[in-house]
Amino acid sequence: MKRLNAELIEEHNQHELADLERDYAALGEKLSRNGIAIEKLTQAAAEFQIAVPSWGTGTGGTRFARFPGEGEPRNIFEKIEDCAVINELSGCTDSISPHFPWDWVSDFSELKQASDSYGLKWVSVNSNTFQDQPGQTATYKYGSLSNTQKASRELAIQHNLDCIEYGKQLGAKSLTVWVGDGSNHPGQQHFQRAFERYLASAEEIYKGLPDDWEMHLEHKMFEPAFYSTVIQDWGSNILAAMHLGPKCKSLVDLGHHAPNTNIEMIVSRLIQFKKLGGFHFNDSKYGDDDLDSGSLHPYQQFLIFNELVDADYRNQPEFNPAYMLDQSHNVTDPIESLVNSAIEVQRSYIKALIVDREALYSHQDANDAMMASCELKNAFNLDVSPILAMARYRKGAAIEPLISYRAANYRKTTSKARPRDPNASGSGIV
Ligand code: AFD
Ligand code: MN
Ligand code: MN
Repeated sequence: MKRLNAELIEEHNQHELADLERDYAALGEKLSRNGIAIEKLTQAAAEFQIAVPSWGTGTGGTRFARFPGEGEPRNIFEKIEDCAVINELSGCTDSISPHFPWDWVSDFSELKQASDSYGLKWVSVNSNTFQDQPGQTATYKYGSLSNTQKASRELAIQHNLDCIEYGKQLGAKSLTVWVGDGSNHPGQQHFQRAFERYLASAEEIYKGLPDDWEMHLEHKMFEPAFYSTVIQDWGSNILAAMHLGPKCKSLVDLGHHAPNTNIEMIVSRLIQFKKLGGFHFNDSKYGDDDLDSGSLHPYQQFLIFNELVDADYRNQPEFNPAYMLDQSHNVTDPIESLVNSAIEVQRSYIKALIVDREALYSHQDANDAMMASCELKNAFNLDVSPILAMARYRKGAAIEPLISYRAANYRKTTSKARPRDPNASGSGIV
């Protein structure tokens, strides 16, 4: 089943096709001069998939305000509909990452049916112990898995175990845990004791993982706790992952580092020690600002993919990271941002594939800094748009996603079926 009018996309594609074919042929010729077959890259682009976070489909906001968009989804079923649109346009987002309890439903088979009808899969399940739910018996005000109070810790453990159960019903294979635990005042929290409590709680969750599941830990240096967080960086993250066992890995959210951190190097270290679980892609200027992927630091995103493609090239063991977006769209239509962002991540991947690895290694071994950096820059500077567009065209997605989307008038049409609901779940917090 399709959400957008497939004929409309096809009509637009036919209009764009002749230009695309010319651009594609020209790029193919250029690449072949360097011994690269364009079809291989197009194949790789067609296979590339990145998950959409269910919560990213709602208009985001800040702690100051949220300005709701027209026709935004009010529940998980409508979020699935928007995820279908994103995939129909981009051709590279065939899965959804859910967030509980925001996306909780009493009948998971109904949810599964809805996603199946659009050909969408469910991937990593996100737990939420950073806010209290109505009627909750113990509070997360002072943390969840690391709370000094046993009742709060137990609640948080149980919630994560419940999330695994929900995920099993949806066919997911991993649990992503990010906690807001930390402190706002020096002295408020004993660093070591808090980490010990966190680990003891996480052990209980780990025990509940099915054999074929992974647990992914997400670090973040600040917010909602502003002085310290329990899993503040990749150091604490990998320590926890190593402590818990082989099924526990680290998840890198690009926005969760101090400005100027060398994230690609963190990625390399995690790969080396078989601890790279996955990514939350977004871009960041100051902190966890959840800007659109590649909108500000496309070279950094490319350098991250340079590490990922390198790991693949060198057949690194246990290397199978999960790709997800995690963004907040405060001033754009979330569908447009998510389509664009997915394609920007795919773009970084394809560019990284163009790097001549053997040439790079020999420049590195010869300590030729200039040629090594040119090897990367040359790949980055190449415009691979025709490859991405051709991959989309061949699977019936849109050559020009934003033009087709706007022509479809989706928000206007949808807003009639989705009158604003003040009790709508889970939009705005990321
Ligand atoms: C918050 C956190 C983190 C997490 C997301 C969903 O900063 O990025 O992945 O919420 O739980 O944004
Ligand atoms: Mn995240
Ligand atoms: Mn975040």
